[in-house]
Amino acid sequence: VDWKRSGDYEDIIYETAEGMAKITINRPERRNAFRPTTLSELQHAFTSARDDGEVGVVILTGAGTEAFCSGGDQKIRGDDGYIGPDGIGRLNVLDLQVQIRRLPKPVIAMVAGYAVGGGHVLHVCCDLTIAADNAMFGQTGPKVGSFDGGYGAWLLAETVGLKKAREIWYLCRFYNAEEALGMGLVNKVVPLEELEAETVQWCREMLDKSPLALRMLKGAINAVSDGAAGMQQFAGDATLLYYMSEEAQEGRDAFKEKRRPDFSRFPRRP
Ligand code: 2NE
Repeated sequence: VDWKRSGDYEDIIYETAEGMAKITINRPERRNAFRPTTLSELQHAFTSARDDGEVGVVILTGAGTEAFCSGGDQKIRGDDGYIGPDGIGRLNVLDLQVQIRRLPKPVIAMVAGYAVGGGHVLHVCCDLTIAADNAMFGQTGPKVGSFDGGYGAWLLAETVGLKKAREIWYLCRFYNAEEALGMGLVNKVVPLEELEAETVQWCREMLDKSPLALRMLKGAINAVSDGAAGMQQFAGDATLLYYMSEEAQEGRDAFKEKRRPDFSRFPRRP
């Protein structure tokens, strides 16, 4: 794939090619741990991918082969969150999680090495996960004085079942790629050297499909677990589809032309 790099980022890399966007957390010296700057850059990149009409699917990954992401950078963790250049403590990974869920295009986690702590939660929030055979998964919060009781807890439970989710959080063990596959935590395991080719193949298969159908399916699947916020997103998709109809356009046109709308030609469907 001939990836084209764009954006001026410090902690991440943003690339696009052939309908795909690839977002790489680029702090390999800290096992791709995130700090506030990483997260605001990730949010910017995900917005770019969302707004780009050429992009149909997004890959989230980590630089190198040692880690996808090791969660919050513990070395810059203050007493009330992770401290960025403004000196304020933040937990802005939660905003990124919501953004991945709301993004109306499939997001696929491409995992080599460790996906642990808040990095594990990020792959859980992605629609699909392709793992290299060296991947390791787990939560560490209760060891390092942290926890994620949001998507990190109940979306994980929805993915692997309640008992397994409790085990993952209460014991803080790590699980290899085959174990992760066995518990439905990842979609496929491949040799490390085939990781990107396999992920790209999955992207290409999705890019062959109807973008609106994938958008509605993502919204529908998430609506069940996202409650009112999920329904709000799904309702927005319904409005989008309605706006694209002649029936809705008649209402708009009538207003602009200062006449009564004529909806008589539109059927009252059963
Ligand atoms: C990831 C893991 C298992 C890798 O182990 P290993 O043996 O392959 O590497 P090593 O030597 O531990 O790490 C390499 C370098 O990366 C740094 C290390 O400190 C080390 O650098 P030096 O100290 O030698 O200079 N590094 C790795 N992970 C880091 C991190 N998260 N923050 C800062 N530096 C990190 C092993 O490194 C590990 O267990 N890492 C910690 C995983 C962890 O506990 N993450 C935080 C969980 S809490 C969280 O993410 C969170 C949340 O729960 C709720 C909201 C938001 C965030």
